[in-house]
Amino acid sequence: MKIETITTHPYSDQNPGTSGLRKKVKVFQQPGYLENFVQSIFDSLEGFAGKTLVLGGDGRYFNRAAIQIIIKIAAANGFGELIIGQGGLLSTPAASNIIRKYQAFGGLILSASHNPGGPDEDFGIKYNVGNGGPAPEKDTLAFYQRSQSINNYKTIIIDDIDLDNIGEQHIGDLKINIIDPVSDYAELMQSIFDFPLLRQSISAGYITLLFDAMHAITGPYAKRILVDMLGAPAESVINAQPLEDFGGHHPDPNLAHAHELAEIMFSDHAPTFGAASDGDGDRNMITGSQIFVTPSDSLAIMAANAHLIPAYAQGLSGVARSMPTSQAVDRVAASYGIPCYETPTGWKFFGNLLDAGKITLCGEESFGTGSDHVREKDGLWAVLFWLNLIARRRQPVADIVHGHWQKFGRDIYCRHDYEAVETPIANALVEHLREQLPKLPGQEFGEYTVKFADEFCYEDSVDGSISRNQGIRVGFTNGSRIVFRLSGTGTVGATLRIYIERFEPDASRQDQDAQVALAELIGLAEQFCEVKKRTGRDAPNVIT
Ligand code: VG1
Ligand code: CO
Repeated sequence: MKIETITTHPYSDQNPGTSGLRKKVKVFQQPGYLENFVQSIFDSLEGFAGKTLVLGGDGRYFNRAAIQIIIKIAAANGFGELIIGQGGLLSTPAASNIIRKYQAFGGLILSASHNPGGPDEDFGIKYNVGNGGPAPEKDTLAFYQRSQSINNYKTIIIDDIDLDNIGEQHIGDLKINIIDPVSDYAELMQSIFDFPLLRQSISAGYITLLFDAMHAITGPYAKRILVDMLGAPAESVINAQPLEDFGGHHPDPNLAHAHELAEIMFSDHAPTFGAASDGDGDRNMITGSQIFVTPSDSLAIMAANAHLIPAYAQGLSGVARSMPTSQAVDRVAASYGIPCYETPTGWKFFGNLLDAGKITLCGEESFGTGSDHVREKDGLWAVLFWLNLIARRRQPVADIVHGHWQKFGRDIYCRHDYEAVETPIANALVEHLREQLPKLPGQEFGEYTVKFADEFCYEDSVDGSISRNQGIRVGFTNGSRIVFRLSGTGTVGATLRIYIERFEPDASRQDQDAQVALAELIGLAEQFCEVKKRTGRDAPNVIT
């Protein structure tokens, strides 16, 4: 194996965001761009000689080409084995599982998640560490710093590797193992949930379901698990064929983008359960006939019912949510007497808590839920969790949700996204918010009195690391909150996210439309941040 050292020059924009480095495909296709970033990762890591690296992606445009490039760089840098999903495919949670199961040194996952794919759309890459979870901030910072001084990368000159046939290949001392991307994951799901009960509930027609794979990675996983293993009819999985451009859509599981599913679930021929997942299979949207379950509520309901699932029958050690996620799960934790942690946005912050056994379940408002079974959020796991829950409780989704609200109260919640705002406008807006923080506490706005106004700073209770500037929070004395933060996953300009919530304990007032119930807080959010005034827009791009 002859190693070549190729001279390169740094790119200034290789700072990973919330979940790896995400850019337009055209940016990644610049000479040396992907190569630099991968070499920067390897330069920042120690002790991987002869060890295993897991490699796979969500199948979007440039996935295959990127995998061929990475194989050669990994070979030249001295890895001993590469485990690659057949066709270059691995969902994010499946990759996390494979890293853990085969005790790999780490893994590279190629995805821009819910962002669109295609030659003019988005691509992404992130590194996961040996626990199967996203690299912590100290590592991503090291990758970025290295990328700023890099002047060469190592590679080997070989023909492209056959990614489509399962089995082992060897290049010099390097073993390349092409594996079935689904079977390890399916086995893991079978060890968590009550598959015989699910099979029975589906065959008896008690559960009817529809899963929208959005032409992304979960198609093959859903077909194997829901159809082949659990006996759901083949037409239960729609848009099951992974496509490089996701059929021209955003593979983003929310009511706006999964509209095909949404229309059916709110029609008079809706199945009992409907769900969708995103580009890389880590997000989930949960719906039932005539009802959409917000991700924050879904997390709380899962926590409240976890004892019904075989793997969690012993109870939960604790739970965690990202800061902007609603406080619904906090109420469940308080009532069960278990700890509830509040972390910054991004799955990497749950890793230490999961590894230390402090939490069993965790989630984010952005359609992400997961548990200690892997170190990523997991879309199909959430789907199976809900199916298992329905099968055990023998209640429709709407009844489960309403029953939960009656018991714990409802945290009425919504998120408004203003996408592709010009960066200087977004930065000035954040600065304007910051300036108001010291004088907001104590001020009254109609029925709302500000209790606290700050910028979220997180101290990791396991390793003591501190993450600053994780979003601006305005909390009110009645428990309502408005949170503002800039996205760390976008590829064009800046995206402002505004998260709004209000607690409604009165069961007779819980069945309101969120936009109506939150109207006054939505107005206050504009008063504080002036996004409409400063951008000239009259509405958010997406409301979830
Ligand atoms: C978004 C979500 C965040 C999630 C992240 C990665 O980040 O808000 O909760 O962890 O995407 O999810 P941001 O910085 O754009 O708000 V995924 O499925 O895109 O890997
Ligand atoms: Co994703």
